[in-house]
Amino acid sequence: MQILDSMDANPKKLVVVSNRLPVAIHREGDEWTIRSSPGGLVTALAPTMRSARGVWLGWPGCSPETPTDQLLATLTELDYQLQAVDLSEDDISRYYRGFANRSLWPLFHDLLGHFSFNTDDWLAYVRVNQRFAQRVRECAGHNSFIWVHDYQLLLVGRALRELGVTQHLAFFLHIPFPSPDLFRRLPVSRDVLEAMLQYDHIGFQTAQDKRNFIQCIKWFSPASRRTSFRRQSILRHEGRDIKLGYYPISIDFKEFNDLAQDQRVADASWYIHENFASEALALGLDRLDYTKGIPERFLAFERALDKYPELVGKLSLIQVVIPSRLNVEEYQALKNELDQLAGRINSRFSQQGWTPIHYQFRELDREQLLGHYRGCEIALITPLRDGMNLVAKEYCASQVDFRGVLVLSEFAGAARQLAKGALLVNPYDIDGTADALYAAYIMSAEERRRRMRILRHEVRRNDVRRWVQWFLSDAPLDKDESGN
Ligand code: GDG
Repeated sequence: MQILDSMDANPKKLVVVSNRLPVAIHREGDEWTIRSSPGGLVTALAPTMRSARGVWLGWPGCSPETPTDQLLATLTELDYQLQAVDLSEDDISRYYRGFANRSLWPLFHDLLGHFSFNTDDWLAYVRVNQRFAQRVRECAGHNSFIWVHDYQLLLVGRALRELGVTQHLAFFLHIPFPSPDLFRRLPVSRDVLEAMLQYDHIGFQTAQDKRNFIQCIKWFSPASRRTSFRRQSILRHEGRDIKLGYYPISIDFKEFNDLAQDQRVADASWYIHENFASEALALGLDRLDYTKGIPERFLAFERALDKYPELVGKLSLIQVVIPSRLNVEEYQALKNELDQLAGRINSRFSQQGWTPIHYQFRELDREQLLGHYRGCEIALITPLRDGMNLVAKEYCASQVDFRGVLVLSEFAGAARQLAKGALLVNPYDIDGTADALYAAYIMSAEERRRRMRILRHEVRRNDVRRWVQWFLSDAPLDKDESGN
């Protein structure tokens, strides 16, 4: 029996585990406030969480002194439980900022120049993964479906096995998985692979990520056997079967499509054009991160203005950068680089009444976000490497006027699904990206509409609900309660 069927007949409890809980906790004076922070994953999982008496475990994003449990208990509107895993400042510094973000994040994004390894950070990562596993064991009964998310928690499966948990364990990796050449640079690479093989079902974003993982397993464990059928492979490792699949994550198409037609979003979109006084607007929108290729994008935009002077005074770039990891030196350095680049390019090309780059370092609210998606004629989404990139899909779902052109990096996971409608670029190719930007600018209304129709069809068809169903219905045959 598959997991979804079994949830209908005899609901299993769904236990979702991620580094962060989907909540935001703030303190003003003596007053604490908590609100749920809805994201794609929350929206996608909510119906299943409700019907499956779900529990979501993660770090609430605040210090252990915060009265987290009381605050979480006040979030009654959710219909499922949130459970906090408390982490100290030292844990966050070593496990999260250290091993997860200085070792795994750059390595998995093929950016070895940013990679470093520190044994104490690794040991903290092991300890924190064990702490997550301990909390999972406390919250999950025998009849639970445990679904762990992302690169911060690669070892939770093994830690659960060490605690005697025998039931089905699933894992989804939101970021890319590297080739063996890269992965082997990690001094603890064997340990990480061995731990990952304790999950029963591992999901990746793309076929390439899954292939890379299989190549790593061939290197690590040549004796393991594998059979493949369509999108899935079964790996036979030390007497156990592990299911590997790829499941490109997506967004709630309907939510973006509906909200984009709201009058407030239409007004915001109109206002952006009024405010930025340019015939056409290109949009970049990213978390501050060196994987997102923002400096390269600025340089490509500058090259386009040099190569195609008719763009000067006509096409502006709105770049929204969401503050992130600013207490890490490297991210601060990236911010300084962006400040300088935007300043230099603006001083070269600005004219009275027209500015080439509108660079905003802040988070937008939902209406503003959709106003930007709906109002900008071009989305310039050029990560050096990205697991999927939801911004690309959100842009298409919000293009209710079919006027926009998506210029997308071929190294974003989304490129495979969106290749037919987008203009794909290599973000390291500054000239090529400048040419694509120009091609987008001069593209006829008819061609824009044709491409956007393809893109929206793809995002609508493969939305995030389908992603959840897909993953859960691929769960291996149920083990019985004793895990056999
Ligand atoms: C990781 C992987 C993978 C952005 N700016 C604002 C805002 N956002 C929201 C977007 C989007 C999300 O943030 C960003 O998602 P991405 O997918 O682009 O990137 P990561 O944060 O790096 O996510 C990635 C993803 O996991 C899912 O598996 O696709 O590859 O790196 O949803 O809408 N939201 C608001 N204001 C903003 O200014 N409200």
